[in-house]
Amino acid sequence: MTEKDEQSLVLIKPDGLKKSLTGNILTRLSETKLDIVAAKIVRVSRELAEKHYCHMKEKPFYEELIKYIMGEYHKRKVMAMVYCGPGAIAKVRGICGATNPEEADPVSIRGAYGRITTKGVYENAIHTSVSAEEAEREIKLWFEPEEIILDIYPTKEAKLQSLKKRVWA
Ligand code: 3AN
Repeated sequence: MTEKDEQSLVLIKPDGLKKSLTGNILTRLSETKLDIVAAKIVRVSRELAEKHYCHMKEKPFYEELIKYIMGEYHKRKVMAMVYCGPGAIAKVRGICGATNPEEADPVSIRGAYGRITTKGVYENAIHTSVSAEEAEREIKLWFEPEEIILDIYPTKEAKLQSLKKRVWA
């Protein structure tokens, strides 16, 4: 059976950027032979952080998690990417390792670079989508259609009349 093409949202989180791990993480992810079809550096707003972690709202560590992804403990930026290809979700999660960096395989990204803070926050350097449904929700949250070089989800034309946009001076 051939694996079906999938997408995964990958975030190099603020701790990964602060520790200059971008190159190492991208090199590890290249083992998957997947395609990067979108990439950008994002300053994460509270609104984006809350939407991204909407399923974690009831967790005792929720507030710390929101501050962490917004970069309050490291750098106020995240590198967001979309990886695409056969079995993308499982392949990326395999190299990424378990959520708890202490339980993650030591050779996985989280096993090698993650830590648990004294406040109990998992600083695990990377986020990857857990399922095709979550990937679609997350990718649509982090990216506009024109920022992705493939048409991975259906789009429609919308006329936006009073749209204000910053352009080059
Ligand atoms: P994953 O990121 O592996 O998909 P989720 O969605 O369960 O895992 O958790 C989202 C994020 O919340 C994790 N990446 C981690 O930063 C944080 N987190 C998850 N579980 C815990 C926990 N028990 N204690 C502290 N932080 C956690």
